[in-house]
Parts: sequence; structure tokens; C-alpha cells
Amino acid sequence: MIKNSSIEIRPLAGALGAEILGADVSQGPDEATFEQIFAALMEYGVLIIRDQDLTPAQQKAFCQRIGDPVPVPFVKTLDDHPEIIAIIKEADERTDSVFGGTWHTDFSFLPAPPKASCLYGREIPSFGGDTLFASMTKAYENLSPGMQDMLRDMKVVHSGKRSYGTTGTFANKQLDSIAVEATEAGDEEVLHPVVAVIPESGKRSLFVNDIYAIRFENMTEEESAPLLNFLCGQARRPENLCRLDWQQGSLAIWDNRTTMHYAVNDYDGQRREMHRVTISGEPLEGIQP
Ligand SMILES: O=C(O)CCC(=O)C(=O)O
Ligand SMILES: [Fe+2]
Repeated sequence: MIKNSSIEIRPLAGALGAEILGADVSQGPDEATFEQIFAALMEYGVLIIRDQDLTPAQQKAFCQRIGDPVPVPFVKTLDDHPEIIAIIKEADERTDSVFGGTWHTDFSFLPAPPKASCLYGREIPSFGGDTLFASMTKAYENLSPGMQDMLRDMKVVHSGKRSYGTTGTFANKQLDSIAVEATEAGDEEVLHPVVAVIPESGKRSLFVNDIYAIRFENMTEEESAPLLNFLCGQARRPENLCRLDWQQGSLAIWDNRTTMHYAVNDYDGQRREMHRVTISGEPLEGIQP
């Protein structure tokens, strides 16, 4: 039998990511094991915990130890579990983009962006369907001192408008297996620091992503695009990524303030089903003067 006290942490790549073996999440890991997992999450940014067998209630109970689930905006949740989004692609579904198939940070357009997300693999294709992650702390560290200084006091507008707004992707096109609403609330904008300071670690993280970071404060989208594209492009460099190779029963958790991610749509003909719980966070603080 797997013991909670003997977890093994194996780094997955140079920039971020670790695999956790030997944990039993269904039973609720003891406090010392939970602390080890949480410390690993802060250190590695994304964890994949292998070999779990979880009911929705067990997944939620584990997530609750990290924080309260976020009331889910725009995306339909499970009838019995309003905290859980079922991310499904059917075997006969053909789309040019899947849910999460653009580089993003979950719900970064909320005034208090989620602290973490927790995704459980219920049905995994025999190949394909990986998720890519980028380290936004390493992306920041690798910028020149001049660029870091320039970004230091800048703010960036985030909005879900390109996806969930009145003219967003989901206003025109629905996915087959996930119901998504596009509404005026989707057009709302919030301001975040470009460089967020993570309370648990003091690390600095570049808080931009390809889809929800719209423009810098007091600038137009057109003016902002070159620098936003540069910053996201630096984050997407292969050296700054890790790739989660899902297996049945894998449970991933990521720090949503220090990473962005991308669901790879390369498994047409195979069914994939995941359950996501998103965990609430605090409004982000920038670098203090
Ligand atoms: O399906 C995936 O691999 C990831 C989807 C996604 O973006 C998410 O769960 O937040
Ligand atoms: Fe996501």
C-alpha cells in the first residue's frame, strides 16, 4: 500500500515542473505530507501527482486544503459539483482549438486571480493530449535588468473579452462538449501589476499571458502588442517550459500566478476527460517601492 509519508519528488524539466510519486490524495494526506506537497508546488510551479483514484468530492476536499474553490465564471460546471469544470473532448469531435488551447493563466481577468488550479485526468488518450506549462518567474528572471526596471511599476489590463465577451470566440462558436457563456460581464477589464510578487515565496512573476492580457495601463492595444508579444514569447521559449504527460489518475496542480499553460490538441479520434477545480487567490501586489 502507498504511504503518504514516503512521497518522492522528481523534477520534470529545468525551468519548472515536478512529478510526485507515492502520495495518496484520496485519503487526505497528513499535514506533514500536505506541507511537503505545497512547498513543492511553490518551488516547482506545477506538480503532477501520479496514480490517484478520486471522486469529485475527494478532489474538492484535497483542493480545499490549498484554498476555497472559485465560483466558476462563464463555463458550465457539473450539476452536482458547481466547483468542477468537466473538460471533455469526444473521440468524434474535430475542432481547431480545444478548451485551454491558447497560452493562458486561468481566469487571470478576475480582480483576485486564482492562486492555483487542480486538474484530474479521468480518461486519457493513449498518446497526445499533453499540457504545456511555462514558468513566468523564470521568464521574468531572464529579462535584462533594463527591461525589469521598465516593467517594475507598470500595470496591465486583463479581460476575458477575447473568449467570453460579447464579441469573443465563444459568442460565435461553441465547443461540442463544454458549454460556455459569452456575456457583457466577459468584457470587463481589471488591472494587475505586470510584475507580481508572490506572497509565499517573495518571487517575482511576469503576470501576462497571450489571451487575457489585453494592453498596458494608459496605452492602446496596438501600442501594447509588441511588448506583450515579446514578453509572452520569452515565456514560451522551449527552455522555459515543461510538458505534462498525462496518465489515467494523474492529478496536476499549478501555481496559477507563476505559470501559464496550453492544452495540446493532437489526439483526434480519442476521448479525453478531465475535472478541474480552480482555487481562489488574493489581489496581486506588485514590487513595493
Ligand atoms: O485540458 C488541459 O490540458 C488543460 C485545460 C486548461 O486550460 C485547464 O484545465 O485550465
Ligand atoms: Fe487553463
